Amino acid sequence: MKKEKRLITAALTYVNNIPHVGHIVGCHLPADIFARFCRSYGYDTTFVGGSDMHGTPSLVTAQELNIPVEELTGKLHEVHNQIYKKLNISYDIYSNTHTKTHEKITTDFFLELNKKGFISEGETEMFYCEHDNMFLPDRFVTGTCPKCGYENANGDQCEKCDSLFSLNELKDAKCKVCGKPAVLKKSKHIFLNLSKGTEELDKWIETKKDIWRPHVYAEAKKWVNEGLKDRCISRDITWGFPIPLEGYENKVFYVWFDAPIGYISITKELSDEKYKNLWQDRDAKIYNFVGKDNIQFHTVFFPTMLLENGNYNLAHNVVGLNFLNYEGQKFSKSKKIGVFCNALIDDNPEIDVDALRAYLTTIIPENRDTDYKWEDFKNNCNSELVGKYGNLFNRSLNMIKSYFNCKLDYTLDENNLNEFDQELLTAIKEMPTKIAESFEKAELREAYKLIMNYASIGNGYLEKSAPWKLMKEEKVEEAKKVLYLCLNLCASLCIVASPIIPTKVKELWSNQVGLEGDPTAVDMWQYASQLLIKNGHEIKGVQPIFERIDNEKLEKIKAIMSEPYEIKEHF
Ligand code: B3M
Ligand code: ZN
Repeated sequence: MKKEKRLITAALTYVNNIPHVGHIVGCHLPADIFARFCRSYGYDTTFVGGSDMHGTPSLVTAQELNIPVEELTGKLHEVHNQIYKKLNISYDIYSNTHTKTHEKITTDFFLELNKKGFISEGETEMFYCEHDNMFLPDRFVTGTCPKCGYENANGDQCEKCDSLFSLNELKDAKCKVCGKPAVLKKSKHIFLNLSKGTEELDKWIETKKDIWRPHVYAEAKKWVNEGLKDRCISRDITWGFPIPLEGYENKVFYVWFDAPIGYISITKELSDEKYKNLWQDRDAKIYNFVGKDNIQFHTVFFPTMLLENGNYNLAHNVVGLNFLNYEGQKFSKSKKIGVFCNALIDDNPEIDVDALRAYLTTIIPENRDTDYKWEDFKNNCNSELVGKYGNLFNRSLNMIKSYFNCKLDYTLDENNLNEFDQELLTAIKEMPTKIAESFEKAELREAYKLIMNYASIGNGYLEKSAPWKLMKEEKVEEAKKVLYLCLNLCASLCIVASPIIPTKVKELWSNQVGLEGDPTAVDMWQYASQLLIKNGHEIKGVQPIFERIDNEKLEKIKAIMSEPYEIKEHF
């Protein structure tokens, strides 16, 4: 067991909606694959996630549905939790940010910042709607972006040019609830002094130059170079944690202040020991997997909070993902454009979760935006999962069954190896290491490709060695050798593919190849380059592990997964 402690986090999802596959490939799945790899490789791994309960989007949705926001977020949190379970996202804990533990840690975190002089008070002009008689949170205000002129900018950010600005920079502000002009009105607020931490932050970012992906590093640098402005961290709304200062009775913390602290409190919910080991022992490594629009918060805003607070570890790597499109278009729930995850809740037999995970792995937007295409989903299943991976198991196991009645009485004779056998043995020795290197860099698409190549090496070996010919020529020992080596490769393939298709590899390992134990267990990776099959090994069975997808089946799956979740219908 390698002792390195690793904490893997996936961005905490807002619960004003149900995820589509864009959310899955944009953080939950890559984080899960990485966490599964880390466990398999023997790191002392903890994987946390949860729902981001606060913030205006949930409040807006609750108001629209006319239900308490606690009810909305509580129920949607459960639905999210269920969906990630169905997708086999192996969270050690999936909690949320509306817990007592989180409130306490957030409050203490803030008080520490205040004590250390990183909080200041000020009066800001906030948008106020005279008609609705309320201060308007960012998302309740729409107007023209001061940077690019986009007319539907929200409060303090523009989704078109990705810039953040102060509320008073927004032009032509209107109240989103009633459409009337919003006016600026004075309100007392607290600010986090980001500017005071800039130098230290920049030093930290520099240490990440070779660790973070170039686009993540570039984005962090861009923010620092533009100069960090102090940021208002209070809001005039009723949903969120109260601010522990006099005179702030009707205000709560800004959602992006408490949300990232959620990683800390969710770890603490798991155990005090993990909290201490992962957030306070300096040798723990933290990996944040986050979507494109969350990168700045994880490379600038939250790290500055942590540096100024001083009591917690900062991330080792921020794995920033990009966006997923759908058949060349943007996902849109209202236009029913996309692939929606609510279909998974009902355990629909048409949907093979591992086949879905495998395809999604091929389109993880690691370095650029990617595109979900149903045709590619089908092709990945048929030519990779069935044609390469499954085929190797199926052919090897079938021959062992029919030629040797499921039992291989064979011991490898190192002196009796031809060039092809040598090649295969070398592959078993070397490929798992190569694959591990890609997983280690969170280059998951590359890892998947290498796994499929690894299976292809096996298929090529079978072709070249042709055990069916050897049997005809009565070279029985030769045929056994070939199948023995192939079966070892199958065992190895179970372990190396376990981060991506965990259910299938368990099935293959136990019920087909016939090995003891669990290929997805902690510290299994070391066995991937060993010959695990013993003399006298008996296989358990043979069954196609992935099912081909024809057009009819594809249409069925597509129909099931194209229906978005209508929140209205569930409240
Ligand atoms: N809830 C944004 C999102 O769901 C935000 C992430 C918080 S991570 C601490 O995309
Ligand atoms: Zn209004």
